[in-house]
Amino acid sequence: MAATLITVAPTGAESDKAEVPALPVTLDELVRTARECEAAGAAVIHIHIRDDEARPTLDLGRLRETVLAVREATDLIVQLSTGGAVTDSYDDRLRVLEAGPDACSLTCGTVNFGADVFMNPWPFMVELYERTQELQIVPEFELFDLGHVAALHRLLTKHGLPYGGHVHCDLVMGVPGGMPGDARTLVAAVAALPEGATWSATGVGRTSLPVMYAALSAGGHLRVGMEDTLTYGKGRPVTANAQLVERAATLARIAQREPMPPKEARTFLGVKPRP
Ligand code: KMH
Ligand code: ZN
Repeated sequence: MAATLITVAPTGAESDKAEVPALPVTLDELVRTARECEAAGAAVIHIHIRDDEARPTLDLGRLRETVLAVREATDLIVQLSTGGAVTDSYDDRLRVLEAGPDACSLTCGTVNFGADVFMNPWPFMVELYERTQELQIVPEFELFDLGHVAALHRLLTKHGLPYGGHVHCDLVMGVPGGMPGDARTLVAAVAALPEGATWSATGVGRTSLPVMYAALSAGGHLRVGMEDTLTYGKGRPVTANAQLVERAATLARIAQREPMPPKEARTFLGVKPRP
């Protein structure tokens, strides 16, 4: 059995620092989190950043500084979010790539997102995809719904393979408005993926554990972190992202699928060598 790629998504754009004090929102907190999560078994970090008031931001200067600081402190693959917050403009989301990450998220369609709508219309997807190809950034295709799998097929058919030549997807399950986070939906989504694609899965909120077990048993990889899960167990708030990575690494080891080190993950994902 192959190793398990573990991605940590430590911050997200939705939670409020005042309500979730353990959320890493400053650069120092993020770098410390990145170090701890690497030590616990993560190979990729999916990053959203915050401003001085801990509000989500796509400020390019801050993003560049973040990419450099995380690279300096760890060997983690730096994946910037191009999803941002539901309020971010398409232009700001496209500009994220100019911060020079190794990888980025690329969501394959619009989805209801709680009471909001996460907008990813086809022309935006295409423009973002073409820019990743030009800038040699490896996209991770975020799939919130089965229709997004169909849109991914369309994107690959019309616009070719991603930079690095390998298609890697992340099933984001259990978002209110997206596909449910359960085993039968995971199996259906995996069956529909393009030939040769690899995938990880994350279950939002209380779907975190069912999705993690289902992903491991189906040969997939894992994404965990406080972007998706704030509760470790009933009545137990998550105290640090590394706690979630440690749990994922433990379950992966039990499944006889050791966490994949960052160097191996670079080859696996087709990420270019460190500048
Ligand atoms: N914050 C969500 C609206 C991504 O990072 O690409 C979108 C999101 C997906 O988190
Ligand atoms: Zn995200």
